[in-house]
Amino acid sequence: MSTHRLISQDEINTFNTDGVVCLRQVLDPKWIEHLRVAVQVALDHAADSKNARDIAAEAGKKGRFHNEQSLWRYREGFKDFLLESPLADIAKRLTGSSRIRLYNDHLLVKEPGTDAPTPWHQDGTYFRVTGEQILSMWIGLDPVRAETGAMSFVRGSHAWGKMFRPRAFATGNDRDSAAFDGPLPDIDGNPDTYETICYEMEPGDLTIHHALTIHGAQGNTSPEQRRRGYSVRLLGDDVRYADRSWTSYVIGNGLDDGDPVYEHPDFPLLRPVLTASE
Ligand SMILES: O=C(O)CCC(=O)C(=O)O
Repeated sequence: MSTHRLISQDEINTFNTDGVVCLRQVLDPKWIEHLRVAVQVALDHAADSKNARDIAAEAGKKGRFHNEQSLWRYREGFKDFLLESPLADIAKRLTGSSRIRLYNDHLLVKEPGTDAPTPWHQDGTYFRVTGEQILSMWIGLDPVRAETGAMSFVRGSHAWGKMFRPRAFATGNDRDSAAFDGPLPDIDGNPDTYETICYEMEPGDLTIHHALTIHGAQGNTSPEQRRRGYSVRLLGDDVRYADRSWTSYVIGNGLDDGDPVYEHPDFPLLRPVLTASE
């Protein structure tokens, strides 16, 4: 059983207002080491997985931007981490949800000298679920700086009530559908209108963002510093299945639009762990 520090009310308020919060030093070094080992195996065996992609190669850019989803299903080490680490407990405290389920996990590694950015996007537009209690937790396994690909978030964008067209990471092209509120606004071209927050991080820190918070990242221009990121998507009590044909990530087979996701094996319940205060 693992413990972690208590998440403060200030941190919860920041998440609710900004749509993102950086929790400093909530993950024990043993978990960082555990993930580094699991991640290296995934990187070394990328050729074995149909889920693994190199976005830099696909985009014709320099470097390597390894992208792989659903590792918990088939790669050693990830499921243990999701079940035993404090992530579900932290998500409960942030959302007030009584139970937390997994949507998926996602490895995003930008090796030194990778010029592929992560385009601005909202995670929720790629998901086959809807609800207020959908979170992404991003764990850096290296010191992360703006120039190595630290994520930036548009402050408060989760509360706009908008779902903009999702963008393909490799091509930067939008997927169109009448379901969306048009294209994403021009964030970079309007710095006075859109306030962005970029968290530089140390191993042990994690950022948590709401599924509708707009975010993105630069490439990794460092000649030697890796940027290994592991992102976990979690669901709370209010989440329902959304039958969205435009999403390429298929999950929840057999569920109908609006169904709760509780009983479906694609959305496993994450065990609770103890907080330092309990
Ligand atoms: O790691 C990145 O560059 C992007 C990650 C991301 O968009 C996410 O975790 O939601």
